[in-house]
Amino acid sequence: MMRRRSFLKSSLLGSGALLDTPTALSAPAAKASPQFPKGFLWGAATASYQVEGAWNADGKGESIWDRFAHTPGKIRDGSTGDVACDQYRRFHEDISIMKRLNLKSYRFSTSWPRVQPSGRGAVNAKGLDYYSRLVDALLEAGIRPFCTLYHWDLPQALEDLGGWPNRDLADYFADFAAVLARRLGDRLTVWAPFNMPWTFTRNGYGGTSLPPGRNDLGLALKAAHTVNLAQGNAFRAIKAASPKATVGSAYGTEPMYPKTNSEADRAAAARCHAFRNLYFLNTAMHGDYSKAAFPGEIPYEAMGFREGDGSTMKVPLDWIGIHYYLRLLVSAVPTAKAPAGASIDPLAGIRIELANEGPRTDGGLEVWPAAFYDLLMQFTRGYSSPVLEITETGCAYNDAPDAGGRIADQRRIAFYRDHLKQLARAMADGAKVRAYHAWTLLDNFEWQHGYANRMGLTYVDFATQRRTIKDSGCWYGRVAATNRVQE
Ligand code: IFM
Repeated sequence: MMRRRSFLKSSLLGSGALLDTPTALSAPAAKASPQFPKGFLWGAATASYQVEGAWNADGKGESIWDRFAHTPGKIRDGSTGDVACDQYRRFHEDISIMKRLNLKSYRFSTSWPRVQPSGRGAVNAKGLDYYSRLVDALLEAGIRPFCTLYHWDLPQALEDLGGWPNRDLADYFADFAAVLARRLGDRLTVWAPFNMPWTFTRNGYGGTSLPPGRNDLGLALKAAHTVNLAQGNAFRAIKAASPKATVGSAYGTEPMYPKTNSEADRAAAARCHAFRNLYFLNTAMHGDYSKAAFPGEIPYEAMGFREGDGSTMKVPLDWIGIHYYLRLLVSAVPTAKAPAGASIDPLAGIRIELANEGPRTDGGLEVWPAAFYDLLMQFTRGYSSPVLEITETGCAYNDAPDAGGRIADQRRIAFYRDHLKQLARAMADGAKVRAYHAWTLLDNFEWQHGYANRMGLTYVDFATQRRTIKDSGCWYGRVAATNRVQE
């Protein structure tokens, strides 16, 4: 039987200051045209399944996303990522777009089944070689390659063994990380083991919107625990193979505001922050789960926690990667039933709602730049000013080419301008941010929404694969060239 854990001293340890209720939120005027420090890295991000295509080329194995998208009814427009942006074959063209946008960092992810078709054992030389050629071409263009090892495309063969709830995957993942780090680690130094681990464990195993859609909260807890072990294992495997590697994270983070000023709602917002934003960070930093994340005792048994797991999870991440897309309003659960527009997370005993005071993107998300500042300051205060990378922010606007072929996506320009001003404000107030990655370089396969949501700085005509840089891409390119937010 597992020994009693020594809990973190304070229930809010590591969570940073609490955020105020939305009514108390004012967005101080952000400085016009702020200047960013010399050497700041302007970048863009993508993910393998969303852009590569070539789903079964050159020995690649099937992923859970191939299986999911090939299942009728799973993707809104009935599409798949079989071809996507065909980046597997067109990466040189995409790197020339990055050069035209003056980008200095490209965050891409590696497809595990392209490198190891069954997720363990035999390596597919052609798949591995693809990433090596991509890295060489990026370096040649003066762009820092940033590798996310896992952005949701698990080899189907591993899902057939139980998927992430099977803790053996923590070891298979370490082997995968070692294969990549041995091959690329002489040239590539920036690694994130996982993208948005909370999202793919919670929604893939505890829900149905993402594959494998197992819809069992117990499996979600187990999956998340395996991922915490895998994160620690990957950190060590990468560092062992590549001494110059820096290993961080790419967490999906959302500022959580108490819905009202009541004690109960404030406590719920703090718990939601610990549960969703810090679940994979506190385990790395402290080698234990935080009691702050749960309404009662930490459910170690349900997770499948074993003696020694704490030291497996504990690794000193070199930097923290943060995504920002939306803010949430959190309240204590008054009844078992969520009102319309809200959802209850029984694992954390909280009720969450999307805030909706601001304008909406075409994807339906509220635009609220000031919360980006709050989030950055929350991490800055909560972790003694760590080095931060903005691993994603972005917006869906479906502007089409006009008669002359130009994509005048003014709303995307306004989105980035306002968010970058808040970023500059946070940096002036002490946030140590060294890079910003726009989501995303190209319109691409937006998961269960298919191609319906266009989030790129570059327009892709999916019938011809023709790329056209949007007005927002040109604008972002000027920001990158001058290090200054353009009006
Ligand atoms: O497209 C996704 C990405 O894969 C993960 N973060 C959010 C993006 C936009 O929805």
